[in-house]
Amino acid sequence: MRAKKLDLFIAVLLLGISISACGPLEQIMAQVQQGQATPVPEMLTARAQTEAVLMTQAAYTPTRTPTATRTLTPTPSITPFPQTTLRPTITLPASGSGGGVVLTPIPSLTKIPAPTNTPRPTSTPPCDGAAFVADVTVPDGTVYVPGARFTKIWRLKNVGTCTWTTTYTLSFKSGDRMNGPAAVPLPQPVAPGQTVDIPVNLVAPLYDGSYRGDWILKNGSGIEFGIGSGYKSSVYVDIRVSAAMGGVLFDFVSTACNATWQSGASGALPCPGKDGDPAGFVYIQTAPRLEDGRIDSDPALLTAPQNTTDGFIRGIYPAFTPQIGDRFKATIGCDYGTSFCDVIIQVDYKIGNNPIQTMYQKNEVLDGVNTTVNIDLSPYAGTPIQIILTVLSNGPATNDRAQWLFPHIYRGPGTPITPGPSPTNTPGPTATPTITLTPTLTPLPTNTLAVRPSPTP
Ligand SMILES: [Ca+2]
Ligand SMILES: [Ca+2]
Repeated sequence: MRAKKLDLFIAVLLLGISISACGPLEQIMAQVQQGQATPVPEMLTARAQTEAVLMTQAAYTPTRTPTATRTLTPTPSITPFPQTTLRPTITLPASGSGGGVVLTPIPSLTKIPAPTNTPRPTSTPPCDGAAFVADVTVPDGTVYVPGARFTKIWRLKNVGTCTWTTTYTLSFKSGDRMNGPAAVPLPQPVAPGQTVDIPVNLVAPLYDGSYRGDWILKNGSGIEFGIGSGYKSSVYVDIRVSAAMGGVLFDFVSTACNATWQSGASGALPCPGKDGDPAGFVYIQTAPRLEDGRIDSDPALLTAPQNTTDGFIRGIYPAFTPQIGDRFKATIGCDYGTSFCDVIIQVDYKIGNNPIQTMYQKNEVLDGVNTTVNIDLSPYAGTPIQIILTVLSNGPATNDRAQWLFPHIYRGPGTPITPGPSPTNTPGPTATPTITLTPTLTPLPTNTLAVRPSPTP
C-alpha cells in the first residue's frame, strides 16, 4: 500500500513538472498518442489522475497532504557490543578449524603502584610534605633468614615549605615492627627540596612468611605527615623470611629471661636485674658501646658477677638440640667506661643432670679490644644441651662488668654443613670487628681455671 501511494505521488510530481516544462513525459505521451510508443499503464493512470487533480484544482486549494509522516521503522538501536572479556583461561581450539579468530589476550592487570611510590604534586605545597625517592637498601621482597639483622634506608625528599629539623622523626606506624625502635630522629636537618637517607635497624622475624612495616614522618610537634596524595601515606619495608636459608635459631639476648640466672648469692637472680646489685645482675643493652667506644646496633647482655672475691654469675638456658654445623656466635668484652675490669667469660653447657662443663673460655680485660666467639656445636649434634653463659670475677669483682654482644646460635642454609669456617652469608650487616676467631672445637677442661664457681652453689 505504501509503495503504491508513493508511486502515485511521484508520478504526480513528475507530471506536474512535465506539464509545466513540457518535459519528456509529455513528449512520450505525445508519442504514445501518435502510436510511436506504448504507454506504460501506470503512466496513463498517473496522467489521468494528474489531470483529474488539475481539473479539481480550482475547486479547492489543495491541502497539501501532509507528507506522510514518515514513520520510521525504528531502526534497532545500536546495541554496543558487549565488551568481550577474554579471560586468560580461555583455551582456543587448535588452529586449523578455519575460524581464524585471534583472541588478543587482555593485557595483564597493571599493578597499581604502591601509594608510597607515587608522590602526587599538589599546586600548593604544605609546610610538611615528603616524596619517596628510593629504597636505598632492602628493596621490596628481600629474603632474609629468620632473625637476620638489617638496616632499612629510605631516601625521602622534602617537598614542603618547612625545613625538617632533627626533632622530626620517622616513626613506626603499623604492620610488623621487626624489633625496630618506636621512632628514629632524622640524621640531619633537611631544607625544602633536599633529600635525606633515613636508616632504621630492624630484625627479621623468626618464622617464615612475608612481613611489612609502615613508617610515617612526624614533625617536631608529633604531627604525622607522609608522601603521596595529601602527604598522608607512609613508607614501608617489605621482606620475606625463609628458614631454608638458615638463620638465627637461638637468640640469647631476647630470651635472656627464659634462662635461670644465679650467683653465689642465695636464690635465683631477678631478670632483668638491677645495675649495681651486689648479688650480681644481668640486663639487656639495646645500643651497647663496645670496648673501642663504638656503638653497635645489635643488642647485648650486660652481666656482672656477685660482688665478692671469686664471685660469678651464670644464666642457664632451656635445652637446645644442635645440628651438625650449628655455631654459637657472640662478641665478648668488658663494658665500655668501666674503670677496671678483669673477668673470665665462659660458654658452659649441661646435658641432663650431668655436671656443668665448659666449651669455651676467655679472659677479658678492659683494653679496647673485644673478642669474637665462634664455636662449632657439631660435637653436640643430636643431643639436647643447656647452654650456660658464665662470668667469673677472676679474683676481685669490683667493676667487673662483662658484655655479650648478640650471643646466638646460627644455622647455615640448606643441608647440614661440615665443621669449618662460619658461613659467609652471616645475616645482616656484620658490625662487629673480627679480632680473633676462636673456633674452640675441643671443650676445655674445667679445672684449668684457678677460679671457678662450684657447679652447685
Ligand atoms: Ca675481676
Ligand atoms: Ca677486652
